[in-house]
Amino acid sequence: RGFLKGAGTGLVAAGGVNAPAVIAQPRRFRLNLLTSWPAALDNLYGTAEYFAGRIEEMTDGDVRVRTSPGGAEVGALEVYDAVSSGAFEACHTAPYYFIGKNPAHGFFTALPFGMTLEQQNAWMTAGDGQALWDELNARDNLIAFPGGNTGAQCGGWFNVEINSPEDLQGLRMRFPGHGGRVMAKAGVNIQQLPGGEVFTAMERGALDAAEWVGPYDDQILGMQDVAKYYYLPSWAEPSAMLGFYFNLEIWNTFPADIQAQIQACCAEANNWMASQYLAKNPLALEELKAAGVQIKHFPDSVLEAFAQAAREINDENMSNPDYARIHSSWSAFLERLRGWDQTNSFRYREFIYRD
Ligand code: PYR
Repeated sequence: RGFLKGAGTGLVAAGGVNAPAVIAQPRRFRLNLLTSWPAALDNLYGTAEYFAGRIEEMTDGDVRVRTSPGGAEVGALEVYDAVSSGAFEACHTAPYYFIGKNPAHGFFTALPFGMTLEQQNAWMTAGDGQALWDELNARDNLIAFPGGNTGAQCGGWFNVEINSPEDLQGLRMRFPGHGGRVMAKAGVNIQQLPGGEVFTAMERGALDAAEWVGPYDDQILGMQDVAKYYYLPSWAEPSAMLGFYFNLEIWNTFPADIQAQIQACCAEANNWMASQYLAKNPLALEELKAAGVQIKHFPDSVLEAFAQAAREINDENMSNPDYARIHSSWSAFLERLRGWDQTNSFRYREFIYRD
């Protein structure tokens, strides 16, 4: 495809005897970056564009990235295969869309009742997260880096009230990742749909409920026009990490400085997205309330039912050796961080949020 590596990738001596000179030859790297996002979602798709802008600036145009919305060139949920095969150089997507290939991919977006944004970033950066992800991805000829995080998501949009676990039975709901499998265990009829199809499925009555991200994105999708109740919090995605994936063979042809600059831009984009959501979600939630959306909280009995189903799904996944190996790093790290949070920051939050 359109991936071009400039002929002169090094420094070429081109001087006379007394005045040797080195002339840097232009280097050209062109990346087609598929995404799983509709272009209207300016935090998700916007992160791919942000990355494209930053890497072009940082390399003074040596690296240029062309982004494309989900479905424009490749199905929104098929981007992993398209990059793995080398048909495209890169993609920006949610790793948990690929738990059908291996349940271990779930650790790199979200696990039900799992890590917060801070905890996920810490595991990826200061724990074993990146090394474990590298090992998993390399088998599919891929390498990936954290590429944004939505932070805490919301529980989803419903047209019926959820007062007890019985109210979930038979509901048709869009729900991704291991959270979707938990929902299925709790009696919900799960459908996997990319973001670009969620609104239409609700509008046509093909779904009774849907989970996407949070107030800012959901408002752009128009969920307030097709559902009555907005349930909080998300027990399935206390944060959701996304990834920039690169075809590994192509990645290995990049000089070390280009690889380092791409990684730096991914890290910037990771932070950029999380900050955008944190800043925009509270304002969007106020607007949704003003537009008449009824905000509800899941009752404890329903959260308990999700927690029980999540334990069962986790037990089932443990028969997969990759899942079991990664789980042991992930859970030990999380336990340590939770102990620290509980004895320190949690006390602070408890104090400032007391009635
Ligand atoms: C979702 O697909 O639901 C995300 O949160 C990205």
